[in-house]
Amino acid sequence: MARIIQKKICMLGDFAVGKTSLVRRFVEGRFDDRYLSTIGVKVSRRRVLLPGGQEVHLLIWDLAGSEEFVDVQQNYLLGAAGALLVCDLTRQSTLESLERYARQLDSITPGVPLLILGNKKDLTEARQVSGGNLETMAQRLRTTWFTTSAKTGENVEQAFSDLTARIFAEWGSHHGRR
Ligand code: G3D
Ligand code: MG
Repeated sequence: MARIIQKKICMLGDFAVGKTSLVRRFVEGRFDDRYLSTIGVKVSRRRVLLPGGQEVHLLIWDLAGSEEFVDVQQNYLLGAAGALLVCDLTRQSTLESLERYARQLDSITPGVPLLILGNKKDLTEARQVSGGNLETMAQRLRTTWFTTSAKTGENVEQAFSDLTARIFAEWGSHHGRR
């Protein structure tokens, strides 16, 4: 029987950008969530199949509540295979914050694949962050971006699947995010 591979993915981003909603949407309640109360982290699990048919379990780490990120930085980021850096398209400051999360991630797990998600794309009237803004940040962090909506589900599956592909594309190859 083939061994099941597990990969840890971290959700990063400012308060209320939609991290928990995105995880909930992606996991769709098909698996039990586990709450690590001691470090204020919730781990959700979803099974995915790679193109070759290999089964992979994604363990998605999400900060519960409004804990100060600095307090959990080490435990939270240790062993991450990838990360989703989430901003709220209706709040410009949440995009600027992503550089700091990327730096913290890089200090613990250098070169780990990451993606930028501009969430709440359904709130078109209130939108402040343009595609150009996202592209600028993506180039700075040497990655790419998606706009998502945890509310409608738009692009949520695609974002997680793109990150998974990046995690496995790098397997056995040189470090670097693409
Ligand atoms: P966080 O985990 O990053 O802190 P949450 O963020 O997932 O708790 O979401 C914060 C608020 O934003 C929630 O509203 C949630 O419903 C809303 N939200 C998350 N994603 C989207 C989205 O894509 N579109 C819209 N319109 N709202 C979204 P409440 O009111 O429950 O605080
Ligand atoms: Mg949350």
